[in-house]
Amino acid sequence: MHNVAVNKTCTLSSYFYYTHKPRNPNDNDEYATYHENNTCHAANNGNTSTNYGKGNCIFTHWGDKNPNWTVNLGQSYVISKITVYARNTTNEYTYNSDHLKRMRGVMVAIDGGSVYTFDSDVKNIQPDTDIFLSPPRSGQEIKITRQNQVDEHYNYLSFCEVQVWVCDDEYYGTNCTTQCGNCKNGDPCDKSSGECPNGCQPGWSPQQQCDRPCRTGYHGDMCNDKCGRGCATQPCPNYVGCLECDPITGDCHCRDGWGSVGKCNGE
Ligand SMILES: [Ca+2]
Repeated sequence: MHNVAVNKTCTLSSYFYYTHKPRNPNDNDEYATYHENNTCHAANNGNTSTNYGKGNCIFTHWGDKNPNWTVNLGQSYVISKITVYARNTTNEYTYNSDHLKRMRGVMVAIDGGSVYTFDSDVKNIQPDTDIFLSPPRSGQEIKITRQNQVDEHYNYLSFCEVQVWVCDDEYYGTNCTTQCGNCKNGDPCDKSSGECPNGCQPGWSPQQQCDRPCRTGYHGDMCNDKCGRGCATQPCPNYVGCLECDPITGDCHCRDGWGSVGKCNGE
């Protein structure tokens, strides 16, 4: 599977900033650097470090009562999994040192449809969270919000990376581990259902996901062709599953009087 979110168009509802007089007039304003580094792309720059670092994580402003981050994938994809990397570090400025708390109640949606809400108990939140979509779901925009005021003093949205996983061609399903069947013209199958868009290669049953050869006695496109009348039913060691004829070519071993090999249909 591959991540289709990196560097795609994103938005962030607000940017953290903090203004104060430096204790020492010669000091740089440490907090101001947060603002400079804090673009929406921090959460899809491909860096999955959970350390805030320079421009690596998003951070909304405390006055933002409806904090949200979005990424537009540029086209609709069949999404198998979304991975969210939280902030998981402490630093000298944060007296509430547990950054994972900022994931409490965070909601993840695809094209407006909610697919996951982080638990309200931080003990149930991991630094990286895999959101498996079963079945995989089509969508173009991922939106992450935090609206339920789990902690009114820390209603920031602050996380470090969002990955949106799509199966490679030839695979489908929630984990992208199931291989496509034998689709016509080598087409990739539907990444959610596994169905072939234009049917199966000749010799493969249009039932299921083109992963089964024609039933006994049939061959060819859509398995519509009957094996020759002269085909021997046994033995057929060269043919898959000991079918009466080759599901693709229709060739078979002939019974006595029907030639040797070929279609064995008297031609
Ligand atoms: Ca990042």
